[in-house]
Amino acid sequence: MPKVLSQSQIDYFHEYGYCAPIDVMSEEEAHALKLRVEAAEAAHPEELGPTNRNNAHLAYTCIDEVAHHPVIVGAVSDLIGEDIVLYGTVLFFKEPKSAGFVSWHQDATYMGIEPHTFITPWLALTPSNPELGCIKAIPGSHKDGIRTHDDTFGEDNILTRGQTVADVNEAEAVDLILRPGQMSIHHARTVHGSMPNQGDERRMGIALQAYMGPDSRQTIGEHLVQVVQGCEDGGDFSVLPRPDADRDESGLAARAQANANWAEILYAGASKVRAY
Ligand SMILES: O=C(O)CCC(=O)C(=O)O
Repeated sequence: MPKVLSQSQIDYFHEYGYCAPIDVMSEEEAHALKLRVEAAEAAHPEELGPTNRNNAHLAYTCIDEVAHHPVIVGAVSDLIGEDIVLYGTVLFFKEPKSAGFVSWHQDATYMGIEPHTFITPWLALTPSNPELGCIKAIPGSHKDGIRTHDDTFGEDNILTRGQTVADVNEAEAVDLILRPGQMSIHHARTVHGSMPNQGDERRMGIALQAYMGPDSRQTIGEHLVQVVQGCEDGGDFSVLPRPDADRDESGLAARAQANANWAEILYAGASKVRAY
């Protein structure tokens, strides 16, 4: 019996490689969360600015609560089963009228995780629509295996390498439009990207990238994860703690360790390394 998703949402995800919108919390709750995230950004800009937005869930309770939110975890278990670990998180924030974009890519390409059965929920803290540069996905693209990606290192490209699938038929793309408090979920191999924010407000989303089963393994670096649910029998991973308080010592150390590990994995074989 599914916990959060309807059977038609589950079937849609398997057929098209994404599902949206999914209600997680009310707009009021999402707004309160946005204010907490923005207060943390204002207090620690060097730790949450554009070049340091990975794995904040390990050190900031407002992001940790999202990573372990019962509705998000329930929807994830409807898709991948009861035993769940979380690999990492990314804050995807776009400022009003800014050039930052995300090129067409498949998450599984550089993450080093096998098998490619992991999934990424993306929770909107603000509206996310075409004007503000919402995620766009190519339906059914998760079924075709990994496509060739070129590393562009484009200045305004938010991705580490500016990795880009070249021959995407953009006419097929679907906008994943969300109100604050809703999420989308996409498959590890779904081709997706997003355009610049042309609007007058920030577009803020938290990507839980990604939830996976304990049978997953890291083929490039160390497999560091948080246990979200189940997994008593362990797996091929080292477990990172949840923070007890904002920026507690063990949380900051866990985040530094996870970020260093990600840099090693995401830039493996790259011709350049950026600051994130
Ligand atoms: O936030 C965006 O615009 C893109 C997000 C993304 O690529 C992802 O969550 O995998």
